[in-house]
Amino acid sequence: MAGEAAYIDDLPELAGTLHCALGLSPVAHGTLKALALDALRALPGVVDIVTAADIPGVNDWGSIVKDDPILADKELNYLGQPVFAVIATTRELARRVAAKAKDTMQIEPLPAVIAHREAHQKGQYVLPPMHLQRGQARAAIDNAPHKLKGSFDVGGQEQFYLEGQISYAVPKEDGGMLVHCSTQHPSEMQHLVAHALHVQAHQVQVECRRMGGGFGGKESQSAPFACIAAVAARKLNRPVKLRLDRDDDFLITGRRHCFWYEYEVGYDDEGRVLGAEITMVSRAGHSADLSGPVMTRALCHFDNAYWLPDVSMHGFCAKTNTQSNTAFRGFGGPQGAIAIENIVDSIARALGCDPLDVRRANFYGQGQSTPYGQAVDDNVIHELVAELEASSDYRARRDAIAAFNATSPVLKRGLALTPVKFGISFNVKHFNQAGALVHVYSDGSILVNHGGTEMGQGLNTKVAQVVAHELGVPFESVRVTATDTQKVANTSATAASTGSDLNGKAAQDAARQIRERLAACAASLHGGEASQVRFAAGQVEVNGRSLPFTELVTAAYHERVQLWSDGFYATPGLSWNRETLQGRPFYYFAYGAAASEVIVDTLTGEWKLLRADVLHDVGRSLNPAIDIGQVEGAFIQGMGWLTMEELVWHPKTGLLTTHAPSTYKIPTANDCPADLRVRLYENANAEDSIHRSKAVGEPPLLLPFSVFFAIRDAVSSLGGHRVDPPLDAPATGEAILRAIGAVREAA
Ligand code: MTE
Ligand code: LUZ
Ligand code: MOS
Repeated sequence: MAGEAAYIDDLPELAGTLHCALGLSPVAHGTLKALALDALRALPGVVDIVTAADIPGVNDWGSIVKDDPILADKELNYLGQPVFAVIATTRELARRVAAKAKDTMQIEPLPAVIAHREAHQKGQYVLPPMHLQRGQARAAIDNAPHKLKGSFDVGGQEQFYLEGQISYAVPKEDGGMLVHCSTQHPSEMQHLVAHALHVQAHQVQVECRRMGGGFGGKESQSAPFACIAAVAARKLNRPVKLRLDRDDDFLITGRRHCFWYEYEVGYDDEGRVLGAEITMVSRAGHSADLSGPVMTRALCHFDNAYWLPDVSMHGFCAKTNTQSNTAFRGFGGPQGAIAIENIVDSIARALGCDPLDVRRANFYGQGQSTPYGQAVDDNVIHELVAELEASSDYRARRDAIAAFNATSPVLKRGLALTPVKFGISFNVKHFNQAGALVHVYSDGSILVNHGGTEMGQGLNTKVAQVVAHELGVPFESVRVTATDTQKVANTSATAASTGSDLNGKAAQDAARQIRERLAACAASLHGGEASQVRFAAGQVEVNGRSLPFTELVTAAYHERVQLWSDGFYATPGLSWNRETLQGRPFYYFAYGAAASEVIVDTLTGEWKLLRADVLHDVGRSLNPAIDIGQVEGAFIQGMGWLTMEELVWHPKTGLLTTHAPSTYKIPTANDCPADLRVRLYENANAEDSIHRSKAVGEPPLLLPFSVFFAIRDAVSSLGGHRVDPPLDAPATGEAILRAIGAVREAA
């Protein structure tokens, strides 16, 4: 990191720029009876205060369901909900005034529901329940030789992008508006800002050079800030910047959904699951946001890598008076898959088997399909896990750990190897499209624009590589510019790990068209067949001679050949029925596995990851350095989710008490194991993806399931591996100590 990349807050501010801070609801639920802002308007530095009444168009930023007011009007639905925007000459002054929000509001309190379990008991949801079924689960469970019934809880997770939410709105001529927005979804921001301003989409330009991380948190939830900044900029006809400080970011925006599960399964003597019933209840928060697609992905990942012949799943998105939960790396996939992993882990303990053997007994075989009806025909989990089992020395270490635990009274070791299968594509079919624009300038340099956004995942590097490869020029000849709704229209969010799959293909399409025109021009100038012209290493081979790419480009310009092109891509073969939850929602699956070894201090509940071995399938890697970085980052981020990041809302007031780094603990460099061995699995995508690569952004977030189950394994050693440790996620020190107590008592 050279520190050279500029983010939105680094842009030179235009003269007259004003700053915005938000006044937030102090209650989780209530009716706003009166709002008295005159005293605040009179404070030094205050230029204006913007409320819902100032929005010229629609007061809503909901991405699917229209239930997300930009500024609350009458109903206050969570503690932290934006009610008004203070516009002041400096950010500091704006913040100081906004902090007085509580004194301005006359509120009639209403009963608040904070916990998803309570909302479920009351039948309170943001969306209708979803059901995904195959076969006769009830009968299969009843007829099975063994049964297991239980419940499980998994916590949410804050995205903790290093660059917080920010938008900088600049009024333009003829009622136009430019918004610099830190967002994964510029096109959606464009449309929502246009609706809020009551103008057409062509009046609004949204630009995003890069984000300092998004992790799903800027897929939909960058919207209220883009809309508020734009509404204020329009009202005052001045540039307005809205940059949240970290506490407000925590209090206003949503995060990964916490899930609560109740399940019952039937299984045979080998631990094969014969029938499974599961109810998943997510904490959606006060509005729908992306909770529907997140629950869909959770239901479509309950199988993980396992064949579940008869299964019945029910998903409920509980409506609570809390922030509206949203996308976060994995998008419900991790929450779906960890439920079956927890079940399989318990089955192994009940049978006295090694959990790896039970996992393997359940792997998908030939010709089998998922509960939602998609054939699993690119399955490599058997070979991949066999390779990792050998390279991680799993069996020998299992024995060594047993020997260690037998003689170590306080410190206990644990080991787990867990598989991943993750579906790639948006589970909303029409999002699986992308566009790109490639310009070849007459000096041979190349400028690329595509619909994806850069958030540190290396997308622009991969797309530039694709274009350089297609035109046979050095990587340095290609430059990728900021994502801009005026360049490529109607783009999808950079999400669902599909950034390089979609935009790489679209850019390849554009570059290929230019290459074909150049080849035709070369053949007409130098003879030979256009189809025989080769582009490589900055040279063009035509009719037995070689000339520099730049020379051909200059000649083609003089011949009046079009040297720029658009490109388009739509993922083939997808189908999805949203009512029955059946079809082929995914183009292909990405696979992986990890083996983790931990040591737990049974007196304090503290633990340490000693070693992790990862083998992950990225198909034919576009860029191994980026891909390994993604795998490592996702591994540590997922480990944080499952072991240390704990969100606590006050059960009565609904205040998120863990709203700053002082109280919310994310992993640091110190939590990275000294021995972390990440390897990419040799495999070409069976589908015709960009250079036969596979998406890498989200799937590896599921690899640290192995850390959670290694902790569970260590705790279970206290009961001779006969007692199932009652351990929910996050497995914090306190949770581990409670599980230790429970195992000791039962043993
Ligand atoms: N990596 C970094 N450094 N920063 C991020 O914000 N987001 C993740 C993943 N990796 C993220 C990241 C998420 S949630 C997704 S969906 C993908 O990147 C999106 O980018 P891609 O589709 O280009 O892989
Ligand atoms: N589906 C999905 C989605 O699988 N991943 C996503 O990120 C997403 N975002 C919006 C709507 N559907
Ligand atoms: Mo990623 S959660 O799909 O932005």
